[in-house]
Amino acid sequence: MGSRTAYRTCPLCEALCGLELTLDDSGTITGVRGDRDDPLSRGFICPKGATLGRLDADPDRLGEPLVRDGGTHVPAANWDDAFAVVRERLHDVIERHGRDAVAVYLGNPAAHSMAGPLYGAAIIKALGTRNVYTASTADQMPKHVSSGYMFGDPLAIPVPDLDRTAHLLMLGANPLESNGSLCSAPDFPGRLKAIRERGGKVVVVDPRRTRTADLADEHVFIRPGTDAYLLMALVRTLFDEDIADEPDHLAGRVLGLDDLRALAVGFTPERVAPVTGIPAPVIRRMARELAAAPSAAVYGRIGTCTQAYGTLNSWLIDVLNVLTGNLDRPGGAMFPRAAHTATYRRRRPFTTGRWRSRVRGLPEVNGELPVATLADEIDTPGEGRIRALITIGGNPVLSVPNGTRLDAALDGLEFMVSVDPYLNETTRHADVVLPPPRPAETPHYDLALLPLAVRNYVRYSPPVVPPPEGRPTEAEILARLAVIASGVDGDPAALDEMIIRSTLGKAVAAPGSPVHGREPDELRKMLLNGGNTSTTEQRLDMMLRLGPYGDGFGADPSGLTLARLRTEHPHGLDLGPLKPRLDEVLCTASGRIELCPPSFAADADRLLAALDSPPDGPDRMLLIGRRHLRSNNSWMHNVPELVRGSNTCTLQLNPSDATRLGIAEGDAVRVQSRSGTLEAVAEPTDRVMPGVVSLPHGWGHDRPGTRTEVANRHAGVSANAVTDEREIDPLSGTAVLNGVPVTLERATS
Ligand SMILES: Nc1nc2c(c(=O)[nH]1)N[C@H]1C(S)=C(S)[C@@H](COP(=O)(O)OP(=O)(O)OC[C@H]3O[C@@H](n4cnc5c(=O)[nH]c(N)nc54)[C@H](O)[C@@H]3O)O[C@H]1N2
Ligand SMILES: Nc1nc2c(c(=O)[nH]1)N[C@H]1C(S)=C(S)[C@@H](COP(=O)(O)OP(=O)(O)OC[C@H]3O[C@@H](n4cnc5c(=O)[nH]c(N)nc54)[C@H](O)[C@@H]3O)O[C@H]1N2
Ligand code: SF4
Ligand SMILES: [Mo]
Repeated sequence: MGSRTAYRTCPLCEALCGLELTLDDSGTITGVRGDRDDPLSRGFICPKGATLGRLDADPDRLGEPLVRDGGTHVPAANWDDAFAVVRERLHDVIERHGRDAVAVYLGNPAAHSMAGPLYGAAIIKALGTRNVYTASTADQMPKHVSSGYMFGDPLAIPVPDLDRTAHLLMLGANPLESNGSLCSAPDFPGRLKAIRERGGKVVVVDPRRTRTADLADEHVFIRPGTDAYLLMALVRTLFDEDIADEPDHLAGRVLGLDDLRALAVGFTPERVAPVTGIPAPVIRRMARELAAAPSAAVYGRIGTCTQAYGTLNSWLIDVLNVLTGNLDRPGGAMFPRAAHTATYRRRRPFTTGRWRSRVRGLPEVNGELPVATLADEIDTPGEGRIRALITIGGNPVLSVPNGTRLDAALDGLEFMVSVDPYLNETTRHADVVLPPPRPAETPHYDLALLPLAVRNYVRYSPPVVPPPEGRPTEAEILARLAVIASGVDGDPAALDEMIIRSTLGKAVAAPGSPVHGREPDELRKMLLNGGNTSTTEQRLDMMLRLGPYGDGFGADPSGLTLARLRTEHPHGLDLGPLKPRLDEVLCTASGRIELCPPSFAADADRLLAALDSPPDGPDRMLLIGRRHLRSNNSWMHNVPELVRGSNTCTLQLNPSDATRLGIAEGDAVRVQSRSGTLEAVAEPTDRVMPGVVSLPHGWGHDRPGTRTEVANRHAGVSANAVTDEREIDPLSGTAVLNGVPVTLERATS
């Protein structure tokens, strides 16, 4: 049998690794290796990428749309029939209850796919609903709010310049397992080692001694949920010792320095030491080393975002980058320049709270409401209640706080449709499941992640195998949902046409755009050339050509087009190291970096007040999460190779706590919180600090009505049975998933 080789980007995590696939005549992936010719990943691959073939060929992956028939799901007669059911039921709900009665939930893979970013917004717009939820409020929303208020643009997220920095201070991130997040860097471990090899220093702040901490020069244990105190004390030390000042390259571009100085006064290292568990001299030394390093970057991730002060943490991290002179300079924290993001567009300054959630009155952030209140909005009776739900690439039953409540709430919906390849804990509630084709049959371009890469870089991966005849691509599924949601029956391709026309219309009118003053019709025709096979590809071509490296529709004949990327750079194109570009990025109303936004300052008062209120009870332990290299949130536990060995759902606790509570290795332990209970198997280890327990999320695959055979056999328990939907970071609406108060006892069997 013959075989062939094909190249593509791995779609599974944020690391953007290039893959070399071997396929047999039938289009089955028979081998996966790292693509050594990819200029960014240079052959790096992790165990998940290496098993992409197994995921691609998973027998449980749905091959056809399903509709619910009583208690079970059966194949729809065909795709048209499945869409007809969606149209009828969705319109029925909208007619009887209005547009806000339909909610949308976009999960993590919806940000990794090409289809999600290109069509998700169209679905939301067509529905005209305010009930928009995404995994962002269980993840990085604090960083968007921080960047929104500091720089004016919630998408302007500075990333650590890993390959040039001399000092990396990392809080609440474990890239040796996660491969990095809000910082796309294939071979993150190698890049960290290189910092040390060139004489730099890596410091990790984490309540758990992770594999990343093992690799660092220094690991500092911190009590969960207290990073904001540490960060404030670092800020205060910089001011006290006069080692912070407005750096030269930011002279005249920073507002709020005095307000910030005043705010930090209350947070001395001595005062925060007992709360954080970090001795004052260590905090002072950390500040001095940060300030003295020739270049430094402070970087925080999940552990700093999904906690009660998520936005303050995200903000203070960039405050430290500014105060030490490291924002927007090589070796510091820099803004990548993505190939598809036009730089001439005028953006309106960021704001939050343009509307509020019905039940809890929580403010809108970035056009969304917090996932922590999704169940409230479904199960609380009254005008404006959610009656229908569209989920796209998400498994909120396992991923949102108090998933148990959401699981029950979904039963009360009048209609639910899910775009998802699996029948899992969430989609089992759906009336219609619309599965996208296999990864090998799906094109890939990282719209959401390329703007976060540690080098400017771009790569497009066309499908390696065409989808079966008659099977819609994910882009077509989503475009069709958008058309249905709009209420007019039309051709899904007309949606792309409308978006292309509107974008070109704005581009020709915008001074500073490469096509200013030109004829939209002429530009439209150019998108038909170059071998673009779909209107989706035409949209990407348009974005690249209008982007900062683009050909400007012929204005710069050597510039980028999709055709050029596809044919001349099948392994991706390196666009060079990150360059200072604050001017392009800043769009606050003041035109400066807002170092001390008023709403953040107000929340710092909450932080200060909590310093004096002691935590409740001696039995209280704090639960944190954990990621494993061979896992990915809730949905890769169906690949046999990935659920073997150490990738297990155990409850880690410090041996001193285990002894105190009479818990031995392998014991079943009952974990109780304000919102729920679970039982997990104990794994005493001194890797977690005393008073802390750690359980990974995304498990709990033992519910009826799912079709994931391997995962069912390795069920585990859902950590989100005990996380509390009432606890959020008020500025971003982000769920508190780390530092959850729990009590433990050995379960008597
Ligand atoms: N293998 C694998 N890779 C993944 C994923 C996966 O599930 N598995 N998920 C992907 C996704 S969606 C994301 S968002 C990224 C996340 O990427 P990371 O943020 O790097 O992921 P985690 O491993 O969860 O690291 C969070 C760390 O924060 C620590 N922590 C917990 N509470 C606190 C605290 O209060 N303070 C501090 N300082 N630290 C704390 C935890 O102990 C943990 O080590 O990973 C992505 N990559
Ligand atoms: N306790 C706790 N909870 C957490 C976290 C934590 O650290 N601790 N982490 C949070 C974070 S960072 C995140 S991002 C969320 C993730 O939360 P979600 O996005 O809700 O959950 P995932 O597990 O990523 O679910 C992915 C879903 O997408 C489907 N899918 C896979 N590929 C595709 C595709 O190509 N197209 C479509 N349409 N669907 C696809 C899968 O079958 C699965 O149903 O979880 C959050 N929840
Ligand atoms: S690190 Fe992420 S992108 Fe790279 S191979 Fe693994 S899963 Fe894929
Ligand atoms: Mo995430």
